[in-house]
Amino acid sequence: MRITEARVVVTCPGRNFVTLKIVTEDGVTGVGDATLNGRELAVAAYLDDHVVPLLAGRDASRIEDTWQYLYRGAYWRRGPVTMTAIAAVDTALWDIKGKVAGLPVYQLLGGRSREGVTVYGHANAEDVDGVLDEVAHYSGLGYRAVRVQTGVPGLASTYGVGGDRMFYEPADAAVPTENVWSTSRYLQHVPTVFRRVREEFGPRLRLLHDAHHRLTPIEAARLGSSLEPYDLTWIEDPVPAELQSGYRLIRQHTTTPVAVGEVFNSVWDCKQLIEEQLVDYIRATVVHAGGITHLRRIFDHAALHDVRSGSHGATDLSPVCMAAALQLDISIPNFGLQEYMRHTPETDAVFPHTYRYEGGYLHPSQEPGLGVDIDEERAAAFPYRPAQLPVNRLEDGTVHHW
Ligand code: KDG
Ligand code: MG
Repeated sequence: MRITEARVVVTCPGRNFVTLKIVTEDGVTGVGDATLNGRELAVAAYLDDHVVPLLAGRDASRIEDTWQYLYRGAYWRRGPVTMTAIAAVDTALWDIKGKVAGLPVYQLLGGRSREGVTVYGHANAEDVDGVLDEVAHYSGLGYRAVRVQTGVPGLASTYGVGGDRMFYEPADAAVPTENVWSTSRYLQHVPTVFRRVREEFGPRLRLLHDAHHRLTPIEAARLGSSLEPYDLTWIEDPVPAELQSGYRLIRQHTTTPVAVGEVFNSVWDCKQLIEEQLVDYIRATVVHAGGITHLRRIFDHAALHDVRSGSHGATDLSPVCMAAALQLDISIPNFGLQEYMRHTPETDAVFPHTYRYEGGYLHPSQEPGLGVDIDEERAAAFPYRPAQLPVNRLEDGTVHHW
């Protein structure tokens, strides 16, 4: 079953998405997400210029061989652009394999390990009263887990607190907007938020928080210990992901669980964290970590060390990525949680899909393959619009992590 064509589609139904569509000689098609927020065109060019020309004539059934060919063969390994491009090819080939077999992809991965995929939503608001309303909203929708972010008193704007509650979108301008950051204000404020949330919602709702790489290890340790009374499921990305040994220090000071990995691209980025059990959840995702083939390798490695999955599922990961992530989530033994920031109706219309949400769970498609497609005609109505993620500065103007 030879590949005859591969097309890269860039579309902006509210936000930018890059999608690869592969077509075989029998007319079977497969889709893969290739979206890298704020750097979309770099992946589109990598695919168009360096990958698509290699695909025509290849056997679509050889997923592993194609992965190794694109990874080892290029000599230049890893990195977000390369691994996103490889992920798109890999995901599309799994989609094709499922369609040819007449099975949803999770059946090819070993079948179900659970009945549904537990998801968490994003409650965010400027202040504590606002965020309590948002948590109530998600709880009313049946969510069992909610990520809680608020503005910080004294700071004009903070990452993670968006204008639109359900469809929060951080990449909001062609030239990055700028936020101002103060770690001391933040560390004083966050425990007061979680105290109120626990008082209002009791002990059962699972609560999460994203620190977005903005702390040093000892600051993160302090945050973790100050949040222990509120029993968080995790603190996410407490320190910059490059600083792997920093996680050792956090571990020595707090029992609040830690999640990391949304910017990871390969097993090599998280090997030490997993093997030393420095984290509890790995949040790498299909689109940025080399596709279903490589993400399963990461999760298998994590399973050996009692580390669970917690996959990234923000709005900049398209429904194609979500459809693929759910196939893994339902099948792996060490599933933890899946992030679920809903897409807008415009995005859903461009990417028709049959995964569905019900009572706190997402359910993968039962259709052969991934159960998602791109409507190329609709996509063409939404041309690319430059948009970048914001930049964060300290109060004195120094550029800081975000
Ligand atoms: O593109 C970056 C976003 O996906 C990211 O900022 C969202 O931190 C995020 C999360 O946890 O979803
Ligand atoms: Mg995050």
